[in-house]
Amino acid sequence: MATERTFSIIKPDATRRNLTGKVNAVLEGAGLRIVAQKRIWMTTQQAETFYGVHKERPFFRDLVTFMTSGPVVVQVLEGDNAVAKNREVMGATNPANAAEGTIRKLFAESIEANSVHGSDSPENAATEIAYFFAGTEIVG
Ligand code: IDP
Ligand code: MG
Repeated sequence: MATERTFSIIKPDATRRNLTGKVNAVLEGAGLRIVAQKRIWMTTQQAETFYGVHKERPFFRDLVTFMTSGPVVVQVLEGDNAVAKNREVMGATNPANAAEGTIRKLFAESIEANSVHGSDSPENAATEIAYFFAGTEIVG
């Protein structure tokens, strides 16, 4: 299996409830290594650009407001099939549909405040990692 990197965000609902360590424990328990991590407060422009693919969706404005409502932890995760593995351990977008043991089942508050982001393809992972991290900040 190929070692891969993916991009992850611990969202404001989770940092507000002091769940960074608990989320990281689930990620690490799934075999993902946190090879870069920093706590930031996203600007509106950063959130709009990051979620630009959703700009025509009805929830876009609320999503940008939510993602800029408090600090987030941006991360690079590394492991075998890291993109798919992280999507699996995150659980479904809507926590009501998330499988037992997943981060969203364990911690999410709502379909919007769902505790984590994870890249949905290796191509998007590379773009998202480069948006938030310099190569020198990632130590595998
Ligand atoms: P994902 O995070 O599981 O990949 P996306 O469809 O890419 O889900 O949506 C991005 C984010 O937008 C979600 O994680 C969630 O925070 C928010 N979102 C998605 N669908 C809805 C919705 O129907 N209402 C409110 N917020 C939503
Ligand atoms: Mg998505």
